[in-house]
Amino acid sequence: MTEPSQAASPGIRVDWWCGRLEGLLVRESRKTLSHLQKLFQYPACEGMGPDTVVYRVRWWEPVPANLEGGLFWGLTEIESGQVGDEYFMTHGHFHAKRDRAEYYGTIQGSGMLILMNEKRETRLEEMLPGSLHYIPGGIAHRVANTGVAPLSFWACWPSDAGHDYATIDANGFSARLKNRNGRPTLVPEE
Ligand code: S6P
Ligand code: ZN
Repeated sequence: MTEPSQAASPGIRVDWWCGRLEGLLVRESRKTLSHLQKLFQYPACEGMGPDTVVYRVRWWEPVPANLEGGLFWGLTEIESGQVGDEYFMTHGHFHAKRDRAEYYGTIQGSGMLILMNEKRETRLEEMLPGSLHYIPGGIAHRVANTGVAPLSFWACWPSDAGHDYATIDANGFSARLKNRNGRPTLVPEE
């Protein structure tokens, strides 16, 4: 009988309490107000500089991007804050390969997953610790932190999904999530 082969360990670790991803192969990006300003309706940010971090993503690509059949894993942490009456949020994207789906799972904090189909119909799913979200293919997805603490969630998506940010840059979502009298409210664009 042959011994089972010992695959080389990539040494990636997840702290399942806070979701933090560690390891030499973990990549990181940060989005600041200067990166995101055009996404907000009233982009003036009183008391917040352009370098204010809105969110960070740490992720692991165990196979090359665009390879069919693989999976990526990531953690997004969105700070608590607002630009005007809109909550701090991710850029939002469709997958470049439209039929590619994704899972999100909330770890800490509270917020809203904003989902828009290609007919530009927008709906919300509430994100709370433990909530699990299946994002089907063809659905643009963005997360807003509606709480007073950072919101963190893990994501798992196909390695060949890619990201189409340009469609969101050009047309936005069909509705904005706003703080109306302390309540997150989806307000259709006029
Ligand atoms: C990737 C997945 C997440 C986001 C992250 C930041 O498909 O949906 O890892 O990349 O939450 O959002 P965005 O819109 O800036 O990529
Ligand atoms: Zn995605």
